[in-house]
Amino acid sequence: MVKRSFLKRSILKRVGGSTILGLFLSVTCLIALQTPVLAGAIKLNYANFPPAPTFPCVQMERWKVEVEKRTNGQVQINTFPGGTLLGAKGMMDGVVAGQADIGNICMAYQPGRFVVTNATSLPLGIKDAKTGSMALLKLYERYKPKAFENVVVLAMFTNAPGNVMSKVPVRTLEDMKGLDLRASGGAAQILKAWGANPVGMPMPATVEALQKGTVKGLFSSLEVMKDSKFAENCKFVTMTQTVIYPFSVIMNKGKWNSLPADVQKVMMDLKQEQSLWTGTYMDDHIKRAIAWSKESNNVEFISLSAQEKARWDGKLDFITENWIKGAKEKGLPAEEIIKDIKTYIQ
Ligand code: 3IO
Repeated sequence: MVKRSFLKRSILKRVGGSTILGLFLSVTCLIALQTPVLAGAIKLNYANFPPAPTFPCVQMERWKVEVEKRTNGQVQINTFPGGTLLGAKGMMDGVVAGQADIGNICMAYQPGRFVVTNATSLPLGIKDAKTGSMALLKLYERYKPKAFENVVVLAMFTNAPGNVMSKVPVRTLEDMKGLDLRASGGAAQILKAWGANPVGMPMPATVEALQKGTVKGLFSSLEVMKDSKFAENCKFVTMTQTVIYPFSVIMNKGKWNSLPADVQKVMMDLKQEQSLWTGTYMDDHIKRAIAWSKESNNVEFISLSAQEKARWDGKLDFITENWIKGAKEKGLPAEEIIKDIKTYIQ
């Protein structure tokens, strides 16, 4: 050491020490500032159940980019779309068990497990995904449901209100009679009330069910017409604009507790922003999917007359009443939850 610094000093003396030392120090500082000190030191796996082009995966990639940027590369997120790490139904338990650090769940796939947050999928008149996403997040923050006690919530969002996408035209309530349509959770109850035959399965299974003819269509938000190419099978859309599906991005609690406070702060600061971003993306993307379905597949969009729509809506009144009864039996402040959602979506 002594020998080295002596050598350095003697070299510096010879070629104008102060200039070179200054240059050396500023270059070192610049490198230190631009290169993350712990590049990718923390690696997190993020599981998602549907294929990469779908909105839950688009928001996942956006979150990954933002977290990696805002933590200055300290955190590296590895994303697993298409059920490659965890599937739709095993997502919640898989994240709790640590099979993935982060996961995206669709709460409709386990209706009995997420009673409070699934109240957003009651026919209460959520008009778009932005409104739905903000209401869902507020509801979660207000009630902190027990279902989430073993995880940390990183974002919550909903899709846009559902419509009927089908191989046969549905113009009146009578056309719904006995029609095999795919839906899950709250949306399945709506289909039943309209007289259709709801077939329950997660979204990814719907691709094959439509191709094989197991179902004649589905009830969900219209972006899947484009993202999952359902427009190739479903040439008709009936505009019902009824009920959303709630989603949540969750993290394993032990993994969360192991993260440095500054990383936790980046993620918490992103929670509302990411939820809003996703709702807004969804609403914008619906417009692109409708235009694309018309142009590329000549899909007919059927709107119901005010009179016909009133008939459809009239069939749904008992659904919220039933939910209130069930939620009360579980000891939940059911009426207050409904009142809150109605306030949030105004
Ligand atoms: C959905 C789920 C995965 C990918 C795209 C999606 N668009 C709307 C949903 C909602 C849903 O889970 C469903 O089953 O209709």
